[in-house]
Amino acid sequence: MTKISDLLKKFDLTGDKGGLEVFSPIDGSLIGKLEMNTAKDVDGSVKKAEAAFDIWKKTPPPIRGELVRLLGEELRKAKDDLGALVTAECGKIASEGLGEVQEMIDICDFAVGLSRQLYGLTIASERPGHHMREVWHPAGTVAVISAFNFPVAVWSWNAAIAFVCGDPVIWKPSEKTPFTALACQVVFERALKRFRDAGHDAPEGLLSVLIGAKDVGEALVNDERVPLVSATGSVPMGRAVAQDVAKRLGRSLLELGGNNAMIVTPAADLDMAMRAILFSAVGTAGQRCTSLRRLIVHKDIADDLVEKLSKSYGSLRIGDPLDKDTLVGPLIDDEACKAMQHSIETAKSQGGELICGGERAKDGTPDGGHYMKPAIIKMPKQDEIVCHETFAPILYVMTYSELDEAIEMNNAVPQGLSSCIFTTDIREAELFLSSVGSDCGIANVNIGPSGAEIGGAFGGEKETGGGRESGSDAWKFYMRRQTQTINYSKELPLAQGVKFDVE
Ligand code: UN1
Repeated sequence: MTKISDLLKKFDLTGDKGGLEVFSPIDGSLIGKLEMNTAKDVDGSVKKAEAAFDIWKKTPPPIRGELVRLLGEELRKAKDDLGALVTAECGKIASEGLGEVQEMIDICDFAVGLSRQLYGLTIASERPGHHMREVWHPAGTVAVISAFNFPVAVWSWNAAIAFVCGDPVIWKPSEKTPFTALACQVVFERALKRFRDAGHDAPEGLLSVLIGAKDVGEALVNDERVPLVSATGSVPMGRAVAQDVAKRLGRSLLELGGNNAMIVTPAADLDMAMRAILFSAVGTAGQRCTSLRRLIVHKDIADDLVEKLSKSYGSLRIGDPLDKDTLVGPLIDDEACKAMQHSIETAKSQGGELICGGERAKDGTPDGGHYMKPAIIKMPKQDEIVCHETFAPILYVMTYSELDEAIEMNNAVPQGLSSCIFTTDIREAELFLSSVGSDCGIANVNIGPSGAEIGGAFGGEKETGGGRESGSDAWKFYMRRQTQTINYSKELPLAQGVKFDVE
């Protein structure tokens, strides 16, 4: 493995001084130390962003897209190093670290195309000699608050889109993963340099990264000069952000908790379902917003499926995420391991039967890391603990008799991010996707709930926060809509036939 200090050097980072100590979840070793920003630094970043906005909003969108194209190229060059740094800092396995950087490259490609497609409508006017149209203008500074589990991709979903929309970005990453954020800033600066060398005007302050604690986030959220706050994280954090931003009538884009289910019907291809369950429940050590947390299985096939699953869980390779055979890396920190154990105890006290896992994984795992054996728990019914999102690999299994009941269970949690059904019966699949089916932002058939592509809008309903990031028309969040009416006649007719003739 490349030493972490060598990896940091590739991004001209040293991490040798400051009050914030960052540890690797792989073995608890110190990655480095960093100076922390405080709320006082927010003003400077916002001023720089506003100055950047003055130039950037005048830059034609396809030229803005050129910067994002270069960012995509620089990310391609940096993919191996950045992917390895993601693994070192947040613990996801090497292939998923690389996958996360690929997700960044994909959104850059998407945004480059988008830079020529920021389309508005033309609208029929009721008045003769008039036309109406809808134009999308840049919104202004976007604050991005991101979580540890997708330390770089979620930023890029926001930033690539914001940049082509004409908006500067101020990024507050998780304090658990600041080095990957600083590495992204370096990659961005490489793209900026090439952009400037080609003769384009790229303002300072287009991207600021603030490494800080809650006070920095709060200052951004409360700053009236920041029209959009895009935040990913816990429900309590999102609730606070939404309320504070609403107080000043700003706009928030929230991607909060998920509690994602899979319904497995008697018509399912069980081998496929098994593979999908394994990736989505134990992949990323259960630390995706989209991780599978609830398995809702038809009662006639449940025992068989759970038995097979528990066998597969027994042979999962848990350990150093840089080892190419590892499938389950560490949780982010010791607190996360304790939260997992606490939820398992609570589930047991609520009638749950622990089928497997749930203890610390010691054999073959690096000392000092935070490794847990993924757990399966059979629950008599779905309430309390099952409705709560624990950010760890715990899979609750419940059974159902009729599909309507299974769909009701899918929807009976406070969160509404992702969902899926495994079936080969088209009636079952279409019912699940219909208006009386899944109530989530993402609904899949014969695919697990995690691992979405960037082309779709990503996000969910209810406590998930209602935001949509990434593909489709999520870009509209980053712009302000203007309805324009142009009169090319020599009359001044009023709408709705109103008469107002002055003598
Ligand atoms: C997250 O966990 O915050 O769909 C994002 C997925 C990934 C993104 C997850 N593309 O699982």
